[in-house]
Amino acid sequence: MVRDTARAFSEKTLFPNAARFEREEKIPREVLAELASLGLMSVNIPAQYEGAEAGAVAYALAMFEIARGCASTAVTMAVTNMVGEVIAKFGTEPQRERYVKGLATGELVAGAFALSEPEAGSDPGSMRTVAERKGDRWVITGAKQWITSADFAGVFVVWARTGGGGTAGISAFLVPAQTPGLIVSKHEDKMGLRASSTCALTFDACEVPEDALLGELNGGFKIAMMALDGGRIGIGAQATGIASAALDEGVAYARDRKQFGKSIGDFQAIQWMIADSRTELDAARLLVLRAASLKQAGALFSREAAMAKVFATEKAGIICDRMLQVHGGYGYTKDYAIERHVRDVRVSRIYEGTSEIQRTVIARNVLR
Ligand code: COS
Repeated sequence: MVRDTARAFSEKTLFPNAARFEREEKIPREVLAELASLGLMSVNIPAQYEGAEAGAVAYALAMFEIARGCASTAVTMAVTNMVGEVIAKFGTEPQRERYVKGLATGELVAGAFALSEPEAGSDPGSMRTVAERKGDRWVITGAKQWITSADFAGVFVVWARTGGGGTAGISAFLVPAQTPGLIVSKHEDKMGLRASSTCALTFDACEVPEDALLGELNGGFKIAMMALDGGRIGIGAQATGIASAALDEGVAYARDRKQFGKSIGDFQAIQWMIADSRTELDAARLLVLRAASLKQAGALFSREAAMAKVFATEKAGIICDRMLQVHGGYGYTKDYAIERHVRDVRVSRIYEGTSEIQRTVIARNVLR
């Protein structure tokens, strides 16, 4: 039911408008509001906090459908679900009431996840943003980088150093938008996902109350890692959705386009590209769904999420590239959506942990 809801919304509202959203560099607010009202901003959030409470598998299926229609909308949805889930899991009752409900209902348009810094990307344990105690308040100072939805998010999960060096001295905080000292700075001019906003943040003595702390003091690194494990399922699903749209377009083009007196789909060169793509797409989808079902069952799933993410995103990149090749010169123009898919899918091998970091997670897990 969740998949069908997401598919219907994606086909009606996203697919016909994704090129326009990209040109306007904005996802209309009413689209994000509708996502929330359909339960798609809170797929795996308990009903007690206005969530859809449909589980991690339904989330992956929904993400797959939304990404088929518009990859930028999908990443906005992915980060908002991840932020809602991390607050639902680690937050206090008042934090859940305010933020988890706010994100689920759409009262807060989106959530933002502020972990990376200009000089701490793959190695968040080296972050320099600090939170210092001042009476009963925390004062956050530093900079964050690559923050999805930062210019309209209602709440930010912000990681900052509260103890010594390394991963053991980091805490997470919930910072509402408009908090003085939280400054949204550079808006990135990206290669793809151009309807999704990505900004840098500056924290200039940004003060939050004591109860802004999320989870245990100095326990923030593990919270980030656990959130990213789930986030990687979302990005694996997103990449699979983009590749699925690309494959549909490649197949349609191969049927229509005639050369040497027949459809190019009648040539084995094109057939093999389609056959390999269809096979890899299914394998990617199954890896993503397996990781999601382990998560849903409450089992360990870090390794499976990393395997799903690296496989799905790398194969999705290859599938999109092959389908552009099927389109020939037309695929290199904006007259066909395939060129957007090639640009949109590229970052999936980078964000929420690069392919190289996924391999690190998998290898450490296997060797342990
Ligand atoms: N779940 C729970 N705890 C985890 C965990 C996970 N998935 N991964 C690590 N931890 C814990 C470890 O168990 C360890 O705890 P102890 O100190 O109690 O033993 C602690 O966190 C530190 O772990 P580790 O020593 O493995 O940290 P590293 O600095 O070596 O980093 C990687 C590990 C590389 C996996 C991590 O830094 C990472 O994921 N980097 C990529 C970050 C990323 O995805 N950025 C994208 C941001 S969103 S766009």
